[in-house]
Amino acid sequence: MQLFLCLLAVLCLTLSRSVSEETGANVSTSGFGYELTISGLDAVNFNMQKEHLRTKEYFQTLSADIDSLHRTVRNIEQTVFRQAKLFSGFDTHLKKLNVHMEPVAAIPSIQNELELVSLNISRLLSDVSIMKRIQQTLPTTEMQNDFIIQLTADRIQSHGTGSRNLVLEPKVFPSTCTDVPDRRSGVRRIHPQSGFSDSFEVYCDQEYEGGGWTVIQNRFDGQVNFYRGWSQYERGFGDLRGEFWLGLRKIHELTYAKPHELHIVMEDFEGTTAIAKYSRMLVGGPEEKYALNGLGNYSGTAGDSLSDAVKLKFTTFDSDNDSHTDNCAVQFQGAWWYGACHSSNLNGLYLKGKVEVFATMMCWKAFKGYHYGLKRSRMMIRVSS
Ligand SMILES: [Ca+2]
Repeated sequence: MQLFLCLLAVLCLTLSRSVSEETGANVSTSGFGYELTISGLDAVNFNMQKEHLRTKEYFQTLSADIDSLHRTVRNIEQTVFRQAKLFSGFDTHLKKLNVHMEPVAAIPSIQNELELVSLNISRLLSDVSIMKRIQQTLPTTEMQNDFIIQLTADRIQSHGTGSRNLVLEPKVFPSTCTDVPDRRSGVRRIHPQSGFSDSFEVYCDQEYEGGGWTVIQNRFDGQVNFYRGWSQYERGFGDLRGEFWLGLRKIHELTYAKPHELHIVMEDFEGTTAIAKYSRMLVGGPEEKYALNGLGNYSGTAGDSLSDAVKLKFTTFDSDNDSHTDNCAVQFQGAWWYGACHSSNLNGLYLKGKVEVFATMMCWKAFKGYHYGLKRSRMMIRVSS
């Protein structure tokens, strides 16, 4: 602004002189041009003085701020010094305290005992949790009792070792009956997919054809009712030491964890035994309604009455997944991989031998036809090489 006014004044003065020279007139110190120039210079002078005062005021304020900042830094410096002295004293006290605490630390019992109590509580909670889960999954009271007895035996053994650490290491179960170290037939706990699902009990047959078989269905006297709904077939039912159905979920887990072959051993009431062998059984999961996704190749003496069920879903009286207009499970009093409807019905009614009724009983068409109730049926799977 000042520059502009200054330039304006100089311009006016120059113009005034130029006009005077061109007209040849004498230079005069009076008149309109001269007064305008003087007025401009006064304005410039006034503004410059105003700016000078402002700048002076600004520098005074800045100086006061710097003084204040300086005082603050000094204060911080003094505070840090005092804190350092305080910490130095605290450190000395701490060292003295440690000297007094050393004999106390030499007494291990209190802390160790507390840790032991804590670990035992944790173990008890774990046991309760396992028992609750087992109670939901094991179909019979006898099996539940067996499991609790086994768990208790493990605990007693743990005490017997004299170890103070009472927490059991997670038990590693074999993944199939083939891996069970004890080669006697019986109920064993296996874990087909470690890390993914829970372990469960199965009946291992270690005598038939070299052993290593997991029995998935067993019937021989009709004591157990096999006309049951979806949840029962999914979970399994019966007595693993007697007649039972292992459960579709477990069969699915086993057959998907490792390739399994299937053998079905059947017997009629005249003492004739027949076997149907399939090289690769594959049962789908719940989203596929446990479809029989594969069986591999058939061989044996019974004749093939199951290959036509490949790709068929499982059907129960309360879950119709077959291709028939009616429910095959209802019509044929069983639960199976029905199409429209079947050439085998091993979960059908337990009727003894020759009967009038058509195909509602435990039958295998290629072995004894549709009017004969079999005496025995035993379905077994084993890891195939
Ligand atoms: Ca149907």
